Amino acid sequence: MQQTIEQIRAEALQRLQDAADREAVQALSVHFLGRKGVLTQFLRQISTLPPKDRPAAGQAANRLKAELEEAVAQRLAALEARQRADADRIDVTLPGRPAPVGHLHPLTQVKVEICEIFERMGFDIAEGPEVETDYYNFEALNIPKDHPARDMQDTFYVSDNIVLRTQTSPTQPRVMEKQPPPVRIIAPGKVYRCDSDLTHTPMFHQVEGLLVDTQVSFGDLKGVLTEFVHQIFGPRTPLRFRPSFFPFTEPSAEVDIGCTICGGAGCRVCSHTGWLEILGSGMVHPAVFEKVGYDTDRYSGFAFGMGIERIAMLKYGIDDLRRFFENDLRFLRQF
Ligand code: 2NL
Repeated sequence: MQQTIEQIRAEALQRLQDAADREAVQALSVHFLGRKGVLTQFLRQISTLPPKDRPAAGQAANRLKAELEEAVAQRLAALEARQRADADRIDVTLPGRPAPVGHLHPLTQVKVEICEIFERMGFDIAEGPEVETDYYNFEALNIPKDHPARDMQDTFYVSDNIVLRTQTSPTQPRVMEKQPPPVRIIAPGKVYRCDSDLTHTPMFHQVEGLLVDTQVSFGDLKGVLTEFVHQIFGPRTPLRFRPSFFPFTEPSAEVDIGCTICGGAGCRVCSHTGWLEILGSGMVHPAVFEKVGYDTDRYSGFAFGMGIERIAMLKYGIDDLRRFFENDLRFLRQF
């Protein structure tokens, strides 16, 4: 008798322990404790025992019943706890949420692209101060005292002889004063002019270039700038050199490219000329070399300057300068 109880107990506890889910535990509960279960049948057999053995057998059976009920409850609780833990477990195989990353501003991208084209041709990057002396911004570049660019209307004056630079050119005499030729530099940066309307912002960006050596000719200027235009606007872009004037170059030329909008047929953007002006250039004026102490009999050079905003607008077909400065992400994300 005692042995049968023990067998039921061992078997029931083992199978409960092995039960993998709620349904299996409930099935075992019915099997051992149900109305037609193993334990019920055992209790029924007690009446067939000799009367002296019946109380002990009954007590043992009832203790086992209570023990198994407790074991069923515990197993159910354990399974439920494991299920909760499974649900909370972190799935390390899920792809992560990507961190939002930005990118360079389109003007910076164009600046970098321009600089890289010239760096591949052997130019070094040179940078100078944005708050500049009157001397480097005007005097050293052969811009005379009565030149309209010096007007209070056009230039931000910090004090009598300190200005916000109106072009990146002043970087170049600063470099030339410090080093003898050969010089091959590109000067990118912010410049400031007292101007604000549809097509002008008080701060904008320029890239300037300067090359000085023995025997530098206008042919070198044409070769370098033609290569530049073909790299930035595409190898089949038509271009022309048109006579112009700057106080710091002689002769001077502006470079036009075939209109990127109409392909040369004439449209509003190119004022029906078929051409778009993209940069100014020329052979460095001897007066500029004299100011930095370069021997004008031995050295010659060419220089050029361009507005980054203008290049970016033509490259990407942007018709409003102000887009670059509004910080509208819907615009900026397109680049
Ligand atoms: C333009 C035209 C130009 C230069 C910049 C330069 C610098 C030195 C000597 C001579 Cl140190 N020239 N720079 C020359 C020609 C044109 O800029 O349209 N810029 C936006």
